[in-house]
Amino acid sequence: MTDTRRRAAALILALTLALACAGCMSANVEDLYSLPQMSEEYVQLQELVGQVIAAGGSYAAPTGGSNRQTIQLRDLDGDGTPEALAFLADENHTPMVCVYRQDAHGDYYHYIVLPGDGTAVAGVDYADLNGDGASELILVWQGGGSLKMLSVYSLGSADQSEQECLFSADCSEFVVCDLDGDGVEDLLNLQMDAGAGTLVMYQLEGSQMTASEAALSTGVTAMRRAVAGTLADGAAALFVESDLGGSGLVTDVFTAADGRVKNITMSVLGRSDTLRPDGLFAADINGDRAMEVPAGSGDILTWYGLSADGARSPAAATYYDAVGGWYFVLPEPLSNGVSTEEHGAGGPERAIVFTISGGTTPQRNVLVIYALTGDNRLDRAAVDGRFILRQEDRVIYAAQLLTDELTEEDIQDNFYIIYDQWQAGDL
Ligand SMILES: [Ca+2]
Ligand SMILES: [Ca+2]
Ligand SMILES: [Ca+2]
Repeated sequence: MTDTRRRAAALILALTLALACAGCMSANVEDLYSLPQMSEEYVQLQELVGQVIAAGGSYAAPTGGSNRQTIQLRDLDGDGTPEALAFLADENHTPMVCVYRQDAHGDYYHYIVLPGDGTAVAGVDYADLNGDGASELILVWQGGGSLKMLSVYSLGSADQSEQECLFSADCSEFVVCDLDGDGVEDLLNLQMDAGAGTLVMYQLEGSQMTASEAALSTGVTAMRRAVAGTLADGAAALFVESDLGGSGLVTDVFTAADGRVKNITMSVLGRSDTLRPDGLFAADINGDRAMEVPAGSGDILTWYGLSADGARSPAAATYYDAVGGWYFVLPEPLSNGVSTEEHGAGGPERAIVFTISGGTTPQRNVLVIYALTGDNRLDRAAVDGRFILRQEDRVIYAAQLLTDELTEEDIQDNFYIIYDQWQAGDL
């Protein structure tokens, strides 16, 4: 480790310990000064921030996103030494970000203030949007009500003493990912306004920002999730999932090429043809590393793989049991013409019977999946013909085959509990 890096690491550690909460510094200054191995830089940075506080300022940590520390250390000019960003508010409670740089001796000095707008910093992120090796600073200022403003700053080289705000735009949520696959991060700004949603992609070349936009489905009322993923043909995509009025969820899938962003799920009707009941989000349902999007009504949904030209093909079908908290990827014999019936709802032995109809063969029951609860559930899971799929704290999931069209392995391999990570990308 170089000396600079070692000092930076020590400083980051000290700050992490000391600044876990916004009010720590003002409330417990003496405690802080008694921390072991307090680095010189930290004390000196603390003094600089203290001057702002003494002049009527206050600490104002970001209120959203994943970077919420009051003081954050990031290398914003690509020279290997982190700058320090202090999230503060002035005497009128207007948020501001004070940036401190280190000189050749490792001493911090006040560099610039990014004057804020609104009531708080709602989110902060760092990404190299032009591929020059230095991170740009992405700030979301919280305005009145739900109004938010996205601003991007490039702090440039050390001899440049002025802040450079590259642009500002209304924003509901934003995602940073390399959507066009050129190796440089793209900034995706999701705007929701009076029942109309828009995705704006910003790309930065040098300090020149270009924008391209595409609409979300007509009629979306609230965005629920936005995650980057891969399409069936390997292209990068952004999956934006929204409420469509009260009628369910839809997914808008966006790709980019040649500086243009495109909604590949937009139909001639002006919306994505992926409507399904609430609770189900795009996922890699079949384990091929590409994302699939569910669509359909009722319990049995089809999951479609997509390619960048918008073509979609069914990749899997699932029975989704929202009440029981599990889903079952239907193996081949069940993937067409299957229906289900629930028995014993609310009781200790809830059963879902899978029936195949259609074709030349008569309708027949092929499979039962049980959720066994209450006393002696283990005994009931061991009843002749049943086998255990999963044991949870208070429930045992078991199954029974009624014909020889499926194997026990078919059922074991395709049964899943719905865990919380389904919601991981929630907005
Ligand atoms: Ca950059
Ligand atoms: Ca890119
Ligand atoms: Ca997949």
